Amino acid sequence: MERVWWKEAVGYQVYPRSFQDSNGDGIGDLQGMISRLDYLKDLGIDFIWICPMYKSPKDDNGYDISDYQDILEEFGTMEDFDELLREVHKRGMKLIIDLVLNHTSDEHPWFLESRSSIESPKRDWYIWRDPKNGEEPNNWESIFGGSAWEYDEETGQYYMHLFSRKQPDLNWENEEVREVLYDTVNWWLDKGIDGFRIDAISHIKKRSGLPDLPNPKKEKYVSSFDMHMNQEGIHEFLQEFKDKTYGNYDVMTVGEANGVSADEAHLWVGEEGKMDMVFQFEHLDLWDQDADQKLDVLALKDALTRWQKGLEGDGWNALFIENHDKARSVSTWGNDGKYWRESATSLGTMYFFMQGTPFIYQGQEIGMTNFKFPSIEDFDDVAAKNTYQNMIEEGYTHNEVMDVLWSTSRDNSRTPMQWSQDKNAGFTSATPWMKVNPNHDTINVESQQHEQNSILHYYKTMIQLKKQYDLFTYGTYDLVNADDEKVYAYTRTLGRKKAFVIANLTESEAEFQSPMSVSHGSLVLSNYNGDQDPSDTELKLYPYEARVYIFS
Ligand code: TEU
Ligand code: CA
Repeated sequence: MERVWWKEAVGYQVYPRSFQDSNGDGIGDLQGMISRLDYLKDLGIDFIWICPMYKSPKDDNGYDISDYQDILEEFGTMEDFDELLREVHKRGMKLIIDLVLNHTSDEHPWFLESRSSIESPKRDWYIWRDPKNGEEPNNWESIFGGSAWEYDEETGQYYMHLFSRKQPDLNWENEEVREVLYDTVNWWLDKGIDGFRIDAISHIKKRSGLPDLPNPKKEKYVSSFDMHMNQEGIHEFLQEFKDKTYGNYDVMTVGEANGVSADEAHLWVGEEGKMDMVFQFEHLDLWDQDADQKLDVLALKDALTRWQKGLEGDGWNALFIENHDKARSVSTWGNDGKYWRESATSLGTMYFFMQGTPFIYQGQEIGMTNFKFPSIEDFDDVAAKNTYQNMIEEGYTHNEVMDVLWSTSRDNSRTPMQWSQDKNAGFTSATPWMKVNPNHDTINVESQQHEQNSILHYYKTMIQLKKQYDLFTYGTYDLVNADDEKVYAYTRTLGRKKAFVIANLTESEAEFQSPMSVSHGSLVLSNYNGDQDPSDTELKLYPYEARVYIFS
């Protein structure tokens, strides 16, 4: 067993705009983050992934970068960043930054130059095409809705944007583009950062010829993932990228690899892989399908087990149930009312002890919930605004669209961090840039620090257990009772030691036939006080009950 630091580590994702404001302008910033590092250290965090903090017009909250080597003014300066890095290191933690290389902002000097004329030497740095019959070059839909093309009056051509129209896609086919990106990446590596979360990296290669999609339903634009996600030829780009940048440094990398399946994961991670781990999307996609649909436990087990077994012995999973692109897990998959504490801890238990590196998204550790923003004006996300506009145009009513946004919008997870029950949850002394969830009077860090039974303490214990037992890092994963529709249970085995993880993911009681006598193990974690098992193999689980046993 070769020990690797990032396999043993627990990561924490910070969305800087909503984490902590330090100077009373209502916007989270780097100094604010520094002031909360002790909290993260105390929680047991080993590395922090900070979402984009670069200079940006903020059309997509920083994922539209206008200068890769500068810091967004509202967040602070490069000195603040250097201080953050030092302070993180001083506490024995590490810092990874978000690399957004699929696109830039339309205000990036490269794009301004590219846009200036068809003859510009940087024209080919982005993806420009002539109109087709006076319209868009093809029928691809943008990931954020509408066409994936924007017309430029001045030069009479369209440019491609898979995300917002203010996020033109870079042309990775152009060698100059790749080289300048590598230089930028190396510049950050030389600064001493500890790695990258690599944004939207499965989208850098587009289907050659940019063909129209079949359009049987006669839609205006057609969902185009098949044309720009994980396309043939992408691995040449990824290999070169690695060889010319982080491959030469001792850092960790996690790629956002939407569309990559478990059978081909070995091309991304592991021996022949290009990254240490990937965020896969199969389990998250389950909750996009229908907002009101209950969690399909069997489908969840199927997806996650495929990844656990697929990477076994070669490769590594990034484990997560939340990020800044999804609604809150306790509201989506759990029950944020009656079983708020139980479902938050049960969901936590379910993913945290699998093989891989667990990531915690800010606020997840205190069970932050979705928020019903009173008005459409309260939404900030460009994707939410586009959805609103497009659905209204398609004939949905205002209330229907609000329902969709309340349950699925990315803004649900972007409300300010709830530190205390004070005004604005202790996030800022000013008016916050985005509404604070009013439930901060009950859901907040401070009160959970004082309460032994809290979600926060539960997360702390999970982190301690992960560190105390190598089993949770290096042990083999095996699903138990695959056909159980309520309970997600699995074992982790390392030598003669075994862990048994059980999570009822429903709001009803569950009878569970255990293949092992639980009385032979020791219960190291549970979210209920007593138990009501008829015998030590016939378990009776409370709603959302979770338990972890160790057998040695
Ligand atoms: O997300 C990438 C992204 O949106 C797709 O990979 C994915 O297909 C989509 O989420 C489907 O649900 C990243 C960032 O995480 C996100 O915040 C940015 O908006 C986006 O890239 C553009 O940079
Ligand atoms: Ca601020």
